[in-house]
Amino acid sequence: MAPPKENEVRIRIDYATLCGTDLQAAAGKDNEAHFPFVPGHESAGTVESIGPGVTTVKPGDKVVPCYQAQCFADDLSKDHCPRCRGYRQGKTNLCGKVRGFTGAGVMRAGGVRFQGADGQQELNHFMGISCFSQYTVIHEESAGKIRDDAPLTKAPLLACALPTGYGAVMNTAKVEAGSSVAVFGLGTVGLSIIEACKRVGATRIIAIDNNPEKFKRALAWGATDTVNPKEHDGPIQDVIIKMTNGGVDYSFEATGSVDIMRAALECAHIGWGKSVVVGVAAGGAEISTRPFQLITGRRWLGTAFGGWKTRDAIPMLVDKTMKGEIAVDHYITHRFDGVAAQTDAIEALHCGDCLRAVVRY
Ligand code: AHE
Ligand code: ZN
Repeated sequence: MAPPKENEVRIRIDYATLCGTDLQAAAGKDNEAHFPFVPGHESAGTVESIGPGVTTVKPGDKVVPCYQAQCFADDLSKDHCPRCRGYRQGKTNLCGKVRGFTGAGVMRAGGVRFQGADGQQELNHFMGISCFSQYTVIHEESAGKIRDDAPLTKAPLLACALPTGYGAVMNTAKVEAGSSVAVFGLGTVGLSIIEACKRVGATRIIAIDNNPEKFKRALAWGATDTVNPKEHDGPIQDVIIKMTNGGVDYSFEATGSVDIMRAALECAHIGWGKSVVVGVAAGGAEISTRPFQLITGRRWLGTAFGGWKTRDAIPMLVDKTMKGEIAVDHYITHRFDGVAAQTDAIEALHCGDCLRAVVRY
């Protein structure tokens, strides 16, 4: 692991969790995974050293590396990229400042900082994070400083899945009290959507998955109904429309399947139903529906990191976790020790009953 260059931060990873996107990338289904690369984007760690020009973190600071970078106040007066205007105006959380580099698996200051154990082969970065490593180097824009007394065992859960689910409900869809909701896919993201919908007062929350073993958790998290598509002959959207007398106010897709994205859109109520794509589809996949579905007032939305600006939101979410306003413990189903145990976490996630496995590095 090379030292940090200009505006880079080297971090000792203390705890990491595994997200399905890492597995998808490792399986070659993410166009921005450039082999050979170091995966991992949910973690918490400690700043080990900083490169020239870094001002917002110092050695010893606790950080959550953020796969979605966030530029600085000073940047907002300049146009670094085509996204700046929308970013300044609060129209998006998608900062473009280093996005081209993180998508290419390299650092802005040039090249990569990882080298394989043979000392020869260079390894690419992934999502600007690459936390499945005892040390990583990230851009300063990706270093989310959190309070010194933050529980690093829990903080990795705030790096991707949970804020994505909460934000999809609160920022993207803006679900109101009394709404009806359908949630497709009952992994960590789907459950966090259910939890947020319950919190904002949705009165009907339909949890959909073709693995009925997932229903117990969904009900415990706040679902009011469960549906297994395998138990129905026709399209699942028709089943939901029938159950809700015309469709749901809001639907969320948290599987990454484009067929389910379509079903989620089509079970949203004519005239006003909103459907949010949250799951990440395989690279190259495309969605389709009849344009009539949109002409007649359904709205198809998507969310990245739940619409939150990461370096602002993660410390705020850490505070809420520490005050007990957000619970993360019930998502931690497995714990492992040592960086080598990352492979056990992969196995655990594959076996089905795992939500998040926290690996202590
Ligand atoms: N690289 C892929 C797209 C991957 C993607 O959509 N990633 C999500 C986060 S996955 C979290 O587990 C995301 O937020 N994307 C926004 C961004 O800027 O990356 C591809 O298709 O090329
Ligand atoms: Zn993720």
